Amino acid sequence: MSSKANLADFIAHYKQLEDDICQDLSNFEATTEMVSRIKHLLDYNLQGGKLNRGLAVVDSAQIILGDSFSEDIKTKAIILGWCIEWLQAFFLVADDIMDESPMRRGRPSWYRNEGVGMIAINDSFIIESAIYRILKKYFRDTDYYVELLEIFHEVTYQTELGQMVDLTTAPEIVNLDMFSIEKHTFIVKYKTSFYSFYLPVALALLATGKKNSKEAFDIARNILVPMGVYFQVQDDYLDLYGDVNLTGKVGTDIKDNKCSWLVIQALKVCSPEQRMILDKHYGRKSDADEQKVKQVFEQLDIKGIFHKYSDETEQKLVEQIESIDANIVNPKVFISFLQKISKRQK
Ligand code: GPP
Ligand code: MG
Ligand code: MG
Ligand code: MG
Repeated sequence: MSSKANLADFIAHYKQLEDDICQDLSNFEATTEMVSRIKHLLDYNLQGGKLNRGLAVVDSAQIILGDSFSEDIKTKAIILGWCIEWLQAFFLVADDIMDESPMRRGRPSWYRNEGVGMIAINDSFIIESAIYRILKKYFRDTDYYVELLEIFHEVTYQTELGQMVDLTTAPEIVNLDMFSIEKHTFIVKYKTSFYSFYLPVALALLATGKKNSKEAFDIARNILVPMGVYFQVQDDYLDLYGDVNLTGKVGTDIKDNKCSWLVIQALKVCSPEQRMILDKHYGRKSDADEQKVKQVFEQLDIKGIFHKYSDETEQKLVEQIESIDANIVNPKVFISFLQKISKRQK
């Protein structure tokens, strides 16, 4: 069975989980208005994404088990995959407020909807809490329930730490000396890699009965953390050079004074004159300032530097995957992941 078939089953399962959350609200004296608001909140923020993270749980579990991949395990992997999508929705609702991003998945960011605004902060918490209602309903009786709770909590904490450094490295008063590639790697490892790359495979390992195989989790972490760093470098690239019709979002990194991979490359190769332009215009709110920064990036061929980095990094990841012990984890798990993000435009 292909990843495509898994995707259809994955999408089909959404309704059940949404119904579960809505019905569960009767345990909390929820009025019909509350239920319909939460239904709309979930529909708006869980639909229209790429579903890469969620589907990766199902695809990984299938590769790990081969012919022993049962309907029961498949359903569990689908539910865990949706839990990552829920986690992602929680992060994105909050991230778009913090980054002042106008658009997500081709629509206004949730906080920009009529009557939402800062209520979106609490909405993000509600989406997070729903994860634990789903885990309780479907996994409380499994022998890996504690591991599930621990991993969701730990990965959430890691992401929040990354987000904190992402934001504190982008203060209102610009100081480009704060940026370095080491800082960037820390930020993206924490804010993106753990939840987007390590978590899907770690959940697949738990759902397929590998909770005691420390080696498998270590191999997965060693390859997926750098792969996630690469994914976030692509995200930084797409922030400026992506097609809005494909990414569904409008970039804000230059205006937000973000420690983006692009500006780090520019700082590395720019002349003193170009550095003065970056100091003067990076992290300022106007389109004209952003344009000045973009011009310097063009002069320095940051696009070309990215494409070279991208080819080299994919090559290195393939070599790293080829060197893992296939008796512990099937390398196809990681190849399948790399294929999903290779040369991505969204
Ligand atoms: C991606 O950064 C990181 C996240 C979405 C994690 C947010 C974490 C929280 C604890 C809220 P990004 O801002 O570059 O993503 P995008 O480009 O999609 O806005
Ligand atoms: Mg953002
Ligand atoms: Mg952000
Ligand atoms: Mg981004």
